[in-house]
Amino acid sequence: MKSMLAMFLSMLMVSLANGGIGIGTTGGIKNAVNKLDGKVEDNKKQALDTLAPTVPTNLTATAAGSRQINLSWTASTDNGGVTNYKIYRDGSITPVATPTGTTYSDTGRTPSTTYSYTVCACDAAGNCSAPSASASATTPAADIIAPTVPTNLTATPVSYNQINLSWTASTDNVGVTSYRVYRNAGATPVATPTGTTYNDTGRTASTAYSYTVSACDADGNCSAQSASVSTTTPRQPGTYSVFSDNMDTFPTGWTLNNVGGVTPANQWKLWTCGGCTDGHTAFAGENHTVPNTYDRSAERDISLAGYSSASLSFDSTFCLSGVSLRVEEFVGGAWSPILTLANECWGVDSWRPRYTVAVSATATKIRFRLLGVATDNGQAFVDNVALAGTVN
Ligand SMILES: [Ca+2]
Ligand SMILES: [Ca+2]
Ligand SMILES: [Ca+2]
Repeated sequence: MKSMLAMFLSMLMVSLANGGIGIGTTGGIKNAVNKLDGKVEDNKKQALDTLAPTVPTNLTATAAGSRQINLSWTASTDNGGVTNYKIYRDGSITPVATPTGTTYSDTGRTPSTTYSYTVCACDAAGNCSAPSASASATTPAADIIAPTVPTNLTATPVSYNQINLSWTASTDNVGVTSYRVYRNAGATPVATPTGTTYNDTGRTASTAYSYTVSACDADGNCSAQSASVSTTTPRQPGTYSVFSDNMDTFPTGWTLNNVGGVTPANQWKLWTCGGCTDGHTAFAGENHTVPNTYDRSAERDISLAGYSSASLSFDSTFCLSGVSLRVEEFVGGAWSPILTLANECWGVDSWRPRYTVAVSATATKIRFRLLGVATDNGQAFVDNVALAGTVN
């Protein structure tokens, strides 16, 4: 009550200084008293909790390098709940920290020094337990020796937007505490994992990345960066064009193989038919004597690296009795057919339905091949050849 009276007098003095007591001031005094009543009520509520939390137990102190000591303890209990702890170092009057959890890292210590700690638990009403039993630890001498350089760094794309790294652990005179992962020769590490792996997520598809890793100890000594490794993320899942050729400038990109000894000018040529909207590519020449043994092909190198499957599509028509048109792929050092079309004389202006045939993702070449003994003087055509690769 003495405190209330003092506050009341103080407010009255302020009121007088501002122009004397008036009707309005009476209302102000009433409000002030109401507020004081409320504060008293709050104090009464808090005063109801007079029970302090239990004393924290199992306090341990462990040096983590020459300048840090880690503390942990068993949680206290309280009738209303523990709100925080108070950490005391070497008998300090004021706490050095008031963590809410049951661990604390006391950094900035001095090497080769012993520190002792106690911890007490407090509740919302300000009741604090007695201090725990003390625990002490001695920081080791300053470490000036850096860990060894990490070795065997590997970078493996596991999806179009993630690269997983791993390396062989470094050693240190005291202990390796973390690694620093650098991407694309950046000045700042992108991660500081404690283990010997790191999954670099959020990367961009079809993009090259390089990495280095260094090892650090608790005193901040870090090794030189490891040898750099590079890798490229795959494409996003989907189907992509590997090449698409309207054959109008045939044989650009293709290698022609002719067996059978026909007149070169008539072996392969660009054939533009009257009434066609697109130039046909002639695979077989005219004006040869019959019967004529055919084994001729148009092949090209392909690269399906990064694709899980591929398909080749093309238009064709031919009228060449006794000869078949084969599509072949080169896998594992050998050619093998993936489609064989028998002669069907659809006519120069009558195209077959477009063909689509699967190509092995390990194929390094494809070719169109005419094989057989021609018994007439016709032609064969292939046009609009497209190879598509699919990424799963
Ligand atoms: Ca309490
Ligand atoms: Ca060291
Ligand atoms: Ca064409």
